[in-house]
Amino acid sequence: MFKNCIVRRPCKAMVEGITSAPELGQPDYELALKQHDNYIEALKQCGVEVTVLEALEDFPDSCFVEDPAVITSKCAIIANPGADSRNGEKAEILPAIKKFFSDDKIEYIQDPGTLDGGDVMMVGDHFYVGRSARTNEEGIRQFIAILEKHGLTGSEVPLEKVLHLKTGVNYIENNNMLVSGEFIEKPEFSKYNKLIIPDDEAYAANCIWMNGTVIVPEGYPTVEKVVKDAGYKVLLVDTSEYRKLDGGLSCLSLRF
Ligand code: CIR
Repeated sequence: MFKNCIVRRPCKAMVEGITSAPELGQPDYELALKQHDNYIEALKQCGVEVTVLEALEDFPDSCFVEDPAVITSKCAIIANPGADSRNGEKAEILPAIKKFFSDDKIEYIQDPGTLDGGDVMMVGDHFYVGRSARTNEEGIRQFIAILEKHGLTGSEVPLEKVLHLKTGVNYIENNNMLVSGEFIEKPEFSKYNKLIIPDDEAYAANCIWMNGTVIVPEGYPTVEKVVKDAGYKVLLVDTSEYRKLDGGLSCLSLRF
């Protein structure tokens, strides 16, 4: 069960955030703020305490707090974000992590290793790590060594198309895994009960399990039905403005 979440308010500069889909247009900042309010409300409804960090105008993508840190049941790992414009976010997230973890429980991914938290998917005590344009071999090596030091395990998943591992695959507990695109046939995930997401709703493979409820992005009826049919209570949150920056529900929080 999760007790805490950390989120960061989007900054006005978010409209200049990194995107692979400029054709979707720039985010509407006011709408993004409203959607962020609703996101926080949905997290609270799932019984967690939400720490809201202030916006950081120097880092357009800083609302995506999942990327500069990974939090496990045993330790917190400060990542080393692979995009230059985002790398400084690791220093900005540290004070928030220190409120919850003592120094001996905080680890660091260091150069030349890079790692974005969006490439890390937790399944119990095991962590799948996507090797992507943001997360390199050395980052994964360091990450797995840290996990093992704390009694956890990890394994690499090569990515072919998507930005981050959790862009296309997300574990929602009870052996259920939402899978889209390149992840549908990956042998690494054959032991799970795969809930297959059609290509036209692939964005919504990025749902989050929150203490028995699954938060699903609004506007993806097939995914909503698949998750409900699997027996979960569903909360819908519109993330249209974050989608314009390749961001989804998981990217917007650290959950622990
Ligand atoms: C980026 O490209 O880094 C941001 N525009 C989106 C980050 C999304 N984060 C995630 O998937 N964990």
